[in-house]
Amino acid sequence: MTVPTEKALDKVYIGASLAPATERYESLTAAFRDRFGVNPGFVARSPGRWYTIYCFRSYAHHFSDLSIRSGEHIDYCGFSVLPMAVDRDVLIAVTVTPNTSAEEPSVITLTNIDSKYADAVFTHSVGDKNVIAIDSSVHEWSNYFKCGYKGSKIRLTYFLFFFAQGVHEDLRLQTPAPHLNVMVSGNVPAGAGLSSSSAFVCATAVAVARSNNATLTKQTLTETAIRGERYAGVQCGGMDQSISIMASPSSALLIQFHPTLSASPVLIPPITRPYKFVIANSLVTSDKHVTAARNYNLRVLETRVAASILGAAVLGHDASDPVAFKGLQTLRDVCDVFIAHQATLGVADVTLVSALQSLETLNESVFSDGAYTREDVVVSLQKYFGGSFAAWADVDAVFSKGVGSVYLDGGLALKKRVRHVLGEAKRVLEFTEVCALQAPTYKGGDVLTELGDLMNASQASCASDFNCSCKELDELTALCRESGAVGSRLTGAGWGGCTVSLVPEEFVESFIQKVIDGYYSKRESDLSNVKDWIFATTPGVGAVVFEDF
Ligand code: NG1
Ligand code: MG
Repeated sequence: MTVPTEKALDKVYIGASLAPATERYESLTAAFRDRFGVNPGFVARSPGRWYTIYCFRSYAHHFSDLSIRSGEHIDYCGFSVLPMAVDRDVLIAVTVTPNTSAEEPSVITLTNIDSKYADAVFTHSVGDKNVIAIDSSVHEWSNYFKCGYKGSKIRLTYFLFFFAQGVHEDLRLQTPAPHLNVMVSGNVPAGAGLSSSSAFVCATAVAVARSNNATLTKQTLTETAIRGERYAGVQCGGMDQSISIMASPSSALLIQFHPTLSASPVLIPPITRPYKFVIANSLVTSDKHVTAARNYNLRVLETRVAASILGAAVLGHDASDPVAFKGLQTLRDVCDVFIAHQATLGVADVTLVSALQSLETLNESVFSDGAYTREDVVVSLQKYFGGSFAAWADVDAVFSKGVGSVYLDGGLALKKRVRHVLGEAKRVLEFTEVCALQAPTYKGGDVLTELGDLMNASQASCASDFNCSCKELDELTALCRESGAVGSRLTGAGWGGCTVSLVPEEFVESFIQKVIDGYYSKRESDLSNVKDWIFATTPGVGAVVFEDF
């Protein structure tokens, strides 16, 4: 796909003649015509994401441009990540009919090219922001469209408020919004850690903005999609939506969430050994939207509660100052508090890396090893707050606000979670150093091996401290290493889904065969879909709108 390079935070590309003449686009337009009697007015596309600790993009036989690596489960803790987009995506074909009556609701008809997804229709009326009900306890494909739509629509409400100040005018929906006929086609494997849900929500945000003739600014679309996906019941960070919208074919993006969303391309110097990234699906389906209360949202809660206690420990008796304490949401905030606190003690210029190291030490002494009950959390906080944290209700109000439902029966494993997050955030910084061939992280050896080691360290930490791996992912990553990968790890939230492995190019073919023999053929008798389970991939382009069919 040839799409002109756009600046990371600029506008989404709208192309009149760029729709690739592939079978997939052709079958989508044909199915759309069959169903609605006309060609789609446009097709919005947004890709899935995979993120490895580190990867490059190759041109011909030398390596010159990209580095991508990221931290797992640290985006919602406020730390930077560096993901890349897969070349699999969600396409949304749309026709737009103006709604000429302000009294009539706008009708959105959703269809899917895959008949296993039943049609769905929803409506919304001017000024009624709650009319799009999303029941996050019901797992329904159309929810993700509603999420993307509702994310945009809420903007409308804000827009009315901000209009006087001239902010956010670009995401205004028309009043009334147009009727839409929609057909979706996706080829990102669902529940596999490749962010099929985010690709869908992002493509929707783009489609809805385009249908309403809004300006397609990447940053506002990304924020819309992040907010929108949370309506599905997962307190996600923003990595998936950021990369899905903003990925550029000519550079990788370092995405920062702190203090505000920003993205910058990261280049790496030439290295000597060709390689490929190979995605391998464990075939264990892990859908965060179904299991959030026991895994993803629980991790968000654990890291936030831990941030409060660790932050209180850094602040010492200043913690009882509600202003100092209130700003503490994430472990990244704790780093800031630590750096500021050191400055008051006369220690200037504390770097993020050294703050992370100091907090790693503090973590080991502040928390005990076992699981924390609500009462244990209260007791820990009371040390810093005296009597003012007498009830779990206070803890709830301050720390779990917005996390959604979680099961607390197993307690909160605070020390291990913090250990993972701080270590993973540090690895992200170390990867940057390896990219820049910079000491002390880069030891001057084989870059691929150093990167592979970082991927393996990430997998180990996910498995032992964050407990987001599973026995199949452990087995598969070990097999991948035995089969020629220099590094292998889970990708995505975990608990199932895909792995990503860094494989020297000369081994790619034998690598794939060994993994098929050692994993897939032992589990499945029918291997006809094996190419969808294990494949080499290259970084793809982000959100685009194709027009003129
Ligand atoms: P996946 O599993 O790809 O949906 C999720 C979150 C990310 C991030 C990772 C863990 C969503 C939409 N995305 O990714 O924000 O926290 O887990 O690193 O929930
Ligand atoms: Mg997802």
